[in-house]
Amino acid sequence: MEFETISVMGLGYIGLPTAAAFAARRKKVIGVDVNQHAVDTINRGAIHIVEPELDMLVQAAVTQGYLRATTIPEPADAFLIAVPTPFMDGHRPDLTFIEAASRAIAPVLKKGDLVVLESTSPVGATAKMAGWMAELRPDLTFPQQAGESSDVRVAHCPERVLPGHVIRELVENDRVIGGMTRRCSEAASELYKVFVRGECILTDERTAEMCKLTENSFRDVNIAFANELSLICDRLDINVWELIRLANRHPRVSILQPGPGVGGHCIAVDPWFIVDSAPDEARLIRTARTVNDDKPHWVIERVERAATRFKAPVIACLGLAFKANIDDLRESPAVEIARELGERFPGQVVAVEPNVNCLPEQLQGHVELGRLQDALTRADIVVILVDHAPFKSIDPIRLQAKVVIDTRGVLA
Ligand code: SAJ
Repeated sequence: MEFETISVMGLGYIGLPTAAAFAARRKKVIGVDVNQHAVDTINRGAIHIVEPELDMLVQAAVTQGYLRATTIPEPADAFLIAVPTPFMDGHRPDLTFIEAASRAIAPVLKKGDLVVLESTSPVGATAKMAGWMAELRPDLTFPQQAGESSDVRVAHCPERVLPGHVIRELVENDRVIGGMTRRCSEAASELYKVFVRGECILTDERTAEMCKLTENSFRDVNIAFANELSLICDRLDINVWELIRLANRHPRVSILQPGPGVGGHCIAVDPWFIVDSAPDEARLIRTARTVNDDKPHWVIERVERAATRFKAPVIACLGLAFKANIDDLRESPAVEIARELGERFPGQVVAVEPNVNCLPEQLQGHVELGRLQDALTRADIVVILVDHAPFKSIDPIRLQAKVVIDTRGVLA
């Protein structure tokens, strides 16, 4: 099977790098996004998100004519869907974006096309997607109707790249490829081999869906273990960082790091998709979510307790991003903590985030954005929320006579 033209639906943190990776292999790529601003930016050869090396790749792809963005789907040989899958109230998965994208490509599908769902999805989502397309195209057959002889092939191939390392991991990571039939898997594998140097491992679509959720739940449960240890150690007056370092000297122990909570759009979301599909069985996975979601409140309480020692303390929050050395503030526990503190201590909270120039809307009016040295000078209480590189080199003398709450073990 030859894939001449590839269409990527959703040009965000996953879709755009993937589109650029195909374009770098001289495939004709049509990127589709509902966001006109993103489409215009990409067509200028620029990018609307932050990811190292992506700007150069996109610029090269657009100027050489391999990548073009549009808001309206066009015919292609393969379609990749990389749209968000958030959750609704009650932590139920919201498949609205997948439904909209699959309905949007249905009219341009033709016999022999391949459709791959890349978005992290609850078990059963790929089959649902195939159902939505079949509904609009009774003239074509899909795997759920015609099995191996279907006109359109459908697969799930979850992305697994780490923000900040997307360009390298896209190429190097192994890919789990779950086709609705064997031929669907094989077609998808052929597509990814265009740029993937890792192994492409074939399975069915439900196992592939569960595999992605499992990877992120594994990490969430392990972070919850570290976070729970940090509460226990606080109660027992033991240094949790030293404790973890020592325990990790055991050849079969590898504990992750506690923090102010779990942020980002994946690890704090995906485990809920498992809980939603098997609520009675997924007890540990649910509890881990609760432990991690409770951690920001615990940090806030500690700051409040420390604040009772002062009349009107200045509180410096170091870091707002959801993890170290990135500029992504979305779903960040650090932002949640700074906002809550800003509301409780109006005019007294200064946030330091070296990777941004302005505060997110939810902090404006509650929190001031400051520079590191100035914030340290003014602060009575210093709360370290992100282990950004510049915070690791703070001179300990600058912290003398201040209350320091180090949620990341930067000073440990
Ligand atoms: N965190 C800790 N302690 C740790 C490790 C992480 O508190 O020891 C926190 C981070 O500070 C952050 C959150 O967890 O707030 C998530 O960060 P992360 O680096 O663990 O993961 P993400 O969300 O950037 O990317 C994850 C990755 N999944 C796994 O490592 C299993 C990535 O490979 C996935 O592709 C991505 O989710 C995704 O898109 O699903």
